[in-house]
Amino acid sequence: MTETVILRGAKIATLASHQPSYGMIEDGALVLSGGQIQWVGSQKDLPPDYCNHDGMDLDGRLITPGLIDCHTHVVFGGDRAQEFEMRLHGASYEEIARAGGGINSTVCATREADLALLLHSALPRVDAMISEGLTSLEIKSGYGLECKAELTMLRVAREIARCRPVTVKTTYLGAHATPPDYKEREDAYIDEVVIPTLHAAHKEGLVDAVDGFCEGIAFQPEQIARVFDAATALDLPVKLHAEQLSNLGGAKLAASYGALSADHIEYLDEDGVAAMAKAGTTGVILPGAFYTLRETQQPPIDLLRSYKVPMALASDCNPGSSPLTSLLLTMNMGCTLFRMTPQEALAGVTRNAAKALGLTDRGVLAAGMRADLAIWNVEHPAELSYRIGFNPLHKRIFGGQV
Ligand code: DI6
Ligand code: FE
Repeated sequence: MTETVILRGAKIATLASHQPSYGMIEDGALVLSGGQIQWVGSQKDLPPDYCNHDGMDLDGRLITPGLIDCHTHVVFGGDRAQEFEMRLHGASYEEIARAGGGINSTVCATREADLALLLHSALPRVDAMISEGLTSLEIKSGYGLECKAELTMLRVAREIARCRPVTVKTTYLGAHATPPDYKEREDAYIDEVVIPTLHAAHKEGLVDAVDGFCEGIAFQPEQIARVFDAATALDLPVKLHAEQLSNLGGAKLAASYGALSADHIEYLDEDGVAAMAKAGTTGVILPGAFYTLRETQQPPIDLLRSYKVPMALASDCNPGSSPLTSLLLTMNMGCTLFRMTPQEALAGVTRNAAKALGLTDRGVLAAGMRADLAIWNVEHPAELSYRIGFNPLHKRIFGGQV
């Protein structure tokens, strides 16, 4: 027997598709049972069956879908505060990467750590996200760059879902950077490490999707294509770090594989946007990396809008380019840096983030959806994007559990 919980007296931003204004229901009620939303609507329309149930009166608070971070690298060893300092003394992100720092310095620290240590260092970051109403997140590998450490990272990601009330979707990112032992032998790295490790990780049930970094400092489109071919043969969906620092046509390549998402996309052109629209690929906007790297090239928000490419927003939480564990701040940055609207920002961390992860049972508040909710001490959903450094979360409900 699962208990039925009625939430009354709430404003509800359902984010249900094709409804303007957040799909808002003023004076709404929501019925949860069996871990699912049974009913949502205006309080006056609450079916008589539910009227006698005890409920929680929310006193006009706002309910939104639980927040979803669809692009994170929260599992890693060490930190890169020193590189932050170097950048402030004039070195660029690319210079540091080419000099063996950057992603590779995190690779050394990650290889040295064991599962327990990686878990111990990742949990506070995940807890910070949960404290702001997060209920699902994606976690990538990509700091092991050898079979053993990549598998460990993915096992840590699975372990996080056992230690905390949160859904984790794992992404294998073996093609993130070339490790020092394969310097200038990218093709050999792909054939000898990336693809065999994908098979090993898949066999252990550790992979929900496959990602790569398509960039001058990382991998060329034809190398990424080989990884995507291997993923497709295993029936795994793909996504791509594309057009972050330059335009190599990564988003178009990803779209040709029916990718879930193309992420970063500051340098994306109209051709790429059109390909994404056609393939139903979500654009994942990562303002934390743009901000941290002091980028000036803006993602083509207007083009994405006009081609109706769904836009998600994510933290890109990682030790180098986005040491960010706040989706609320991410929303604020999406609005202030890129002129996204507060409604786009909220859809970006709920409905469209779910789409970017291929999750069809969450991200909007409707009957039959998973009961993942965030309840906020705010009057209007725009406040979630508007305030900076303030956490108005009242309660979080994960799979119907408060
Ligand atoms: N793009 C990014 O922003 C992160 N990875 C990637 O492919 C950066 C990762 C890092 O600097 O550690
Ligand atoms: Fe990333």
